[in-house]
Amino acid sequence: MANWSKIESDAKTWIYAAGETIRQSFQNVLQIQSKSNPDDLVTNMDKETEQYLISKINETYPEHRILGEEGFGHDIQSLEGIVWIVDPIDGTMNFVHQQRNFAISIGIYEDGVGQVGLIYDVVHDELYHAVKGKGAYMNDYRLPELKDVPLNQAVIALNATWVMENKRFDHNLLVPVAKAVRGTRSYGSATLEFAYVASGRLDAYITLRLAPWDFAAGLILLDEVGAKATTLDGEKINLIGQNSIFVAKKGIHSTILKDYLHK
Ligand code: 2AM
Ligand code: CA
Ligand code: CA
Ligand code: CA
Repeated sequence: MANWSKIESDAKTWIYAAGETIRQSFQNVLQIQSKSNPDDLVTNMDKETEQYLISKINETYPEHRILGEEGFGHDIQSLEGIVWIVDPIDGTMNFVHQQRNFAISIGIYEDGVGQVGLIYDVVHDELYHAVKGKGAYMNDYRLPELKDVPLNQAVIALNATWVMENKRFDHNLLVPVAKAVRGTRSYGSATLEFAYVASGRLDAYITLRLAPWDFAAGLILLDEVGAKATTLDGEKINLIGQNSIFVAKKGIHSTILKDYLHK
């Protein structure tokens, strides 16, 4: 049996060290490139952080496999065995433009079951962490089980895609949701948006397309505080594919899904 508290402790050491390197890097000039489109950015720090984390994991746990956004890990086609899913910088655009609102995210799965989740808000020095069955924490503070609120008191995170026409989803469906809730927010870092739902700073988060490194850690945290997580169709999330994502307090999830998205 894997020693999850040892694995979590190692992962924390490495994520803090990576965060410190990123904070130090603010004084240096960044090398910025575009990936799938001109607004999809990657920097030398995304690559260096992923390479650092992967070298530590490989050195300490050579039998584990790694899926990393920037491609320095393994070619992962299944979640068999122990797999680390790493987003070295989530919210690269925020990192480049704002030097805040970005995070390092690590989710560790065994045979497809989430065991350890870490999301490190580097600038605020806030580490959201969870080991399956042992509760979720923000630094040393245990995050309480989520309590539902009525929709008219909910603050929910949405991206700008909800005001644009798109092929995946009838964006008009979200207009009544935006009217019904108390407020909407958009932070530009999916992992922080998961962490904010887990810590009750947000009541829901809706987004059209995320990859495994965007949600791997967040789903583990949310499970520990009793949140509900599905696709926007109310279906099970495919852990190694791209998905639309809808995470929320249970009551809010069911109200939005049934009354507004008609699922
Ligand atoms: P990233 O910064 O790690 O790329 C806001 O854009 C959120 O969506 C971020 O968490 C970002 O993660 C994620 N995202 C997923 N796919 C993206 C893409 N193709 N372009 C930009 N952001 C993407
Ligand atoms: Ca990216
Ligand atoms: Ca990401
Ligand atoms: Ca990233």
